[in-house]
Amino acid sequence: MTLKALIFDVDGTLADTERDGHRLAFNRAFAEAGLGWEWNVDLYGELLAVSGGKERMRHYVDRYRPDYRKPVDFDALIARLHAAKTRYYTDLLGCGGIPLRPGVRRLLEEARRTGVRLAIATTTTPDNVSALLQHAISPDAESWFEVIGAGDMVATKKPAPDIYHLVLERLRLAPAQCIAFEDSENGLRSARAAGLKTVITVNDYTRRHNFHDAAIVLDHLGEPDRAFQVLAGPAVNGSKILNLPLLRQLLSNP
Ligand code: XBP
Ligand code: MG
Repeated sequence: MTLKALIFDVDGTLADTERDGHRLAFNRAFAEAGLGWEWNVDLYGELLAVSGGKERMRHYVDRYRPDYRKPVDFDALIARLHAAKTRYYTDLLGCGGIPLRPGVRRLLEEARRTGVRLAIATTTTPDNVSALLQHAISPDAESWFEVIGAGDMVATKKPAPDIYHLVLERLRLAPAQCIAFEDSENGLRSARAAGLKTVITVNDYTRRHNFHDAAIVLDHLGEPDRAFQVLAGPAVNGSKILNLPLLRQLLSNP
């Protein structure tokens, strides 16, 4: 099967956005609302088990704040907190605070040069995707991606496959023609449930997740002067970077 498209997760995959991005923005929104909630680095790692900011806040209240009495308009509070959090997060990206992970730009540019299509399948809010693409890649980077599937475009977030189904449908491609890029177990489960071979690049929050079902697990995508490490997967015959020839090989593996 010919490789036609690369489908990227955003948070943790294109850039390390969680610990020093989303987490700080949640905390600012909580402080602004006078809630006295504070998500430290370790707690946030636990909360990442739930995808989606609104879903994560609800989970936090249910699981960690038995003392908190929900107001009658709790849904509206969650929506307000999430809007404030999105504002803080996009402002932070606007300051150029979060760079791309190694090898991401290189691989995106290789795909663009050779006519391999690009898409995004993420749980985060569309505004956050736009801000990251503009500030970490280039002002026109949204146009690099033919389909951007994000946030509430689907009813059920990762690990459900819905967002990948939506992206594949809009690309008009079969899963066997594409490769997904993820950093987390929820992301891998989502992509695999949609039938996609998946490359994992781990980060500090995800390196101990279960990735047995991945096509390959790497520390990052690699640069010519900074080789990747294969954490699990097939032999790569001395390859130092994940490029299209290696991706084609992974796609053709049984
Ligand atoms: C990313 C997420 C998102 C962000 C927050 O998961 O879980 O919820 O943490 O984004 P993935 P929002 O990388 O698997 O898509 O607050 O905009 O929901
Ligand atoms: Mg992710």
